[in-house]
Amino acid sequence: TPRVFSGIQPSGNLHLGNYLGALKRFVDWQDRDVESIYCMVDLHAITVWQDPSNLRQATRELCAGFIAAGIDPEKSILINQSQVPEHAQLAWIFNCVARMGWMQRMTQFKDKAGKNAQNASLGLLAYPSLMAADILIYHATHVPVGEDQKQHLELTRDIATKFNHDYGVDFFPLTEPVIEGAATRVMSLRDGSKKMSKSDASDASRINMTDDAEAIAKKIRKAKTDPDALPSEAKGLEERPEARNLVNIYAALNEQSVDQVLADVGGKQFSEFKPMLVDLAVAKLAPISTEMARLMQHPDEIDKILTRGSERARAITAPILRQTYDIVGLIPPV
Ligand code: AQP
Repeated sequence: TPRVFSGIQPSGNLHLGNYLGALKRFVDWQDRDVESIYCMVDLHAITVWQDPSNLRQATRELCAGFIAAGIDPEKSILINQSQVPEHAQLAWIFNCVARMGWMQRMTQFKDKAGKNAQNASLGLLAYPSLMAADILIYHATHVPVGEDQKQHLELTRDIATKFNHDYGVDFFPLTEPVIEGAATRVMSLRDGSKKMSKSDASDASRINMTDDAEAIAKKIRKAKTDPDALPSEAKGLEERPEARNLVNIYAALNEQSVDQVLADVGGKQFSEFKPMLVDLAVAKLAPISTEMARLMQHPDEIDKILTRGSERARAITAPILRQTYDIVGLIPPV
């Protein structure tokens, strides 16, 4: 059976891009005949500064988000990265396999490190090596992600290939990125050229998964658009990033293709389309934020779910780490 792995950083402000590009896809995969592991990647989050008490809160909130969105902790293995130590242990071995130049070429590193890359944490540079370990410590075959993670997944394949080659084994699989659906790259509501992001200073740029119906409606009403009516086919959106973004969001939320949506709304003005989008978004998202808030009343339950998840995960990761030690020539722990 295919084994699916993916993760999200508990860095606060879980948003509609994370939902449509990642979380909602995870729920689709869970319903197929696969084994799935979903992860809060707290060790990735600390590659940039995180206030300790916010981090703990954000990790629990993200776990609530997974469950509220439809991840069933019985069907899927739901874990927090730092609680399954084999991720970090394999990452160290991968740090010794991967080359510095590979890491320095990553666009996410360049974006996040900014002009003064010498001042970025070493962890931010090594981020893709830990991500490769997250995936390969399960021998995962499929990784559903948004488009921004494509380059990191190619690097994961490079690391697996080099490890297998250097040690003369056929041990780590070449993982398939799964980037599908109408919303693999949700853009900011204020600027159609920037991706919707947790760290955007403008709260109006994103719909947070914790936003209530009123906040969702207000942000969509204020979203940037152009003055033209909607086209009747996808080609007509090519030079209209804001319009395309709203149509993509509608299509993904309503589980339709962009062409199906445009067949219904082509010719309408935004004054008519936006209220339709508000109704749809509120219907799909408000119940998730309500459920997240309810789950957050019971942090002990969340911690129990994560403890149980890590026990199940370690039944997979401990033997794979042991075999890796064996291949590399390390003496396995007792
Ligand atoms: N805008 C997006 N559209 C579609 N998918 C997205 N993802 C993130 N943003 C979008 C997908 O969500 C998953 C988890 O992402 P992450 O936790 O690695 O967060 P990120 O990419 O760092 O998120 P942000 O919001 O962009 O944070 P900052 O502001 O720190 O850069 C991944 O599958 C990702 O593709």
